[in-house]
Formats: sequence, C-alpha cells, structure tokens
Amino acid sequence: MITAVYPGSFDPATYGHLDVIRRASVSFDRVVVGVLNNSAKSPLFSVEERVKILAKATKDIPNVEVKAFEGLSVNFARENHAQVIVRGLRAVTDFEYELQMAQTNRVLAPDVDTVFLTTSLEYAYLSSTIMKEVANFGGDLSKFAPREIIEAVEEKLKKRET
Ligand code: COD
Repeated sequence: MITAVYPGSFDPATYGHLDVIRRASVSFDRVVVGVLNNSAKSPLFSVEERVKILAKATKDIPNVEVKAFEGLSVNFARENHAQVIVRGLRAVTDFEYELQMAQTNRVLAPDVDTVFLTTSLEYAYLSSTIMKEVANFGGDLSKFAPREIIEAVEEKLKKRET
C-alpha cells in the first residue's frame, strides 16, 4: 500500500489544489493532505478552518484524509507511514523552490520521495494568494474554487471589515 502526503498552506484551497488531490488519489492508495500550522505566518484562515474547508471539499474521495501538522513535512510523512510527498508544479517559477525543498527532504528522509504533479492547464495561473487578492477587491471567484470555499472566504473578509 502506497501512502502519499500532500503538504501545503491551503489558505484557502483552490481548484488547483483540489485537482492535485483528486489526481493523487488515483495514483496512490491513500492520500493524507497536511495543512501546515505555521505560527510565523498570519493566514486568512486558522489551521482548524483550513482543515475543515478541505475535508468538506474532498468528502467524496474515499481514500483522502485531511490533517493539520506542525514542523517538518518529512516528519508528517513518517507519522502517516507515507512513502511519497506530493507537490504541484505550475510553472518554471515554482521549480527552483520545489526542487530545493524536494532535495532537502530527501537528505532528511531518504526513504521518502517527492512526486510532482504538473498543474492542469486551466489552473496553471491559480494560487491561494491570487484568489485572496481578487476577493479583497470584490472580484468574481467562481473560477477559482467551489462555492463553499468562496462563501467561507467572503464571510471571513466580511468579518474582518467589521
Ligand atoms: N495547480 C497545481 N498545483 C498547485 C496549484 C495549482 N493551481 N496551486 C498550488 N499548487 C501546489 C503548490 O505548488 C504546492 O506544491 C502545493 O500545491 C501547496 O501549495 P500552497 O501554496 O498551499 O502551500 P505551500 O507551497 O506554501 O506549502 C509549503 C509547505 C507547507 C509544504 C512547506 O513550507 C513545508 O513543508 N513546511 C514545513 C517545513 C519543512 O518541512 N520544510 C521543508 C524543508 S526545506
């Protein structure tokens, strides 16, 4: 049985992330999505909110679980008995950072390999940052994420304003 972890910030998840999760769920027996609880960053959503949002958005994929984690991705992989770390690649700009991270992770944990899934063309431009930027200015988010995630973003921004 091959288990893959898919670590990320997911602040919030987009169609790009969901596409990677769905495709990974076809290639691996079990996919554990890891939502990083990074106290150094100030995310839009708390880690509990991000886990809840992703769990809801992936509830129809039986071999996918969503968990929060702290610390190193390789430790999260080991805790979940994963042989593989999945990452998404959108463009050349992602490559340098992703390669460095994959190589560092391989030094830290030679038994865990990184597998890159290239983005589907329709989501190649998409990131959580882009989605938040458009949301901040009241733009149409319907191409970026499913309705329940858009509603969560709009509600969060409304609360921030008050
Ligand atoms: N299409 C395809 N893939 C996408 C898309 C898209 N439209 N959008 C994002 N992705 C991919 C990203 O390339 C990434 O692979 C993944 O989805 C998650 O993206 P983000 O932006 O939510 O998450 P990141 O990149 O901020 O996550 C970084 C980690 C949390 C994984 C990283 O910081 C980490 O591992 N931190 C823990 C400490 C550690 O172990 N560091 C590594 C040793 S150097």
